[in-house]
Amino acid sequence: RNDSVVGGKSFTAVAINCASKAGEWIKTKLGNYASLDMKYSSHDLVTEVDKGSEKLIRKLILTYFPDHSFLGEEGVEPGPEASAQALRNARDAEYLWIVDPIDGTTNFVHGFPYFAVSIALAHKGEVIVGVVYDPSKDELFIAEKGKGAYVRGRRMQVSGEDRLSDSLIATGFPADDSYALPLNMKGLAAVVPKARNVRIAGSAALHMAYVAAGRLSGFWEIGLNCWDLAAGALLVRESGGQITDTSGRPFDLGVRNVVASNGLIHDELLATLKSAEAIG
Ligand code: 2AM
Ligand code: CA
Ligand code: CA
Ligand code: CA
Repeated sequence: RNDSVVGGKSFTAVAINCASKAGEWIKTKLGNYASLDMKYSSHDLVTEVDKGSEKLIRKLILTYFPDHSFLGEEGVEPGPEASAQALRNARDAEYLWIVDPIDGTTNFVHGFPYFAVSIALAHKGEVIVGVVYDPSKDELFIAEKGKGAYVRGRRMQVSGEDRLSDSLIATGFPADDSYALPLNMKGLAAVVPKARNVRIAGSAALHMAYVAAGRLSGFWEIGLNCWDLAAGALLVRESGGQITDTSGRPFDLGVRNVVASNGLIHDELLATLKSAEAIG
């Protein structure tokens, strides 16, 4: 095995190695893969590249840490019940790797260059390492609990905007979700007129990395899963931001309706969503 990149068994080094290896491989498959499946509908896609990326990451992690647990999106049946059950089964593990092998599959399928590999390590339910890799821009976002967060080797800090009216905000649409869709529409209708503007770029993990990097001041989305959020949550927190559910409760692995921000606009964003009855 290739130790030149890893250089030891550090959790973070392994997470970085996995994310960059998977990301580089995914990039070679852009516009060049054989099969496209629909999990539920034409809104919910999976490719052989999602599965291949997860397999590569899983194999590498378990080679280094055979006694660790692993939870990846493609190892779980689609739908919220199966996701919740998979998390219940896994969350008490001492060390649990939580992996989204491609966050933003729809973008990947269409060649829209905004997708990422997301890898987190939780210790007894608390995220201690988070890595998000954007192969299109070759940008690696890294956070270690208590040690800050970095992009391209530079320390990240959330933005300084303290009003929604000065803030660029992002959200997302799991478009086939009959529960989330009307809530997202109400939230969007309420936030667009109050914020500077709203972006819907298609990767929750990258949106959160962008909040951490100060490129966005806030992000919210209804109906996500722990593999979308775990790494990004640590990036946001270690960059000085705030991350809660849509009711304002602090983030944990069970949160599905999420609000992440620079902290300064958090209450205003929460209140705007609440007033629109868009919090789930
Ligand atoms: P994915 O690309 O890994 O599936 C976009 O709004 C975000 O929603 C992405 O992070 C995307 O992750 C996720 N997503 C897409 N379809 C979804 C679904 N059916 N249920 C829950 N999340 C979904
Ligand atoms: Ca998916
Ligand atoms: Ca995802
Ligand atoms: Ca995915």
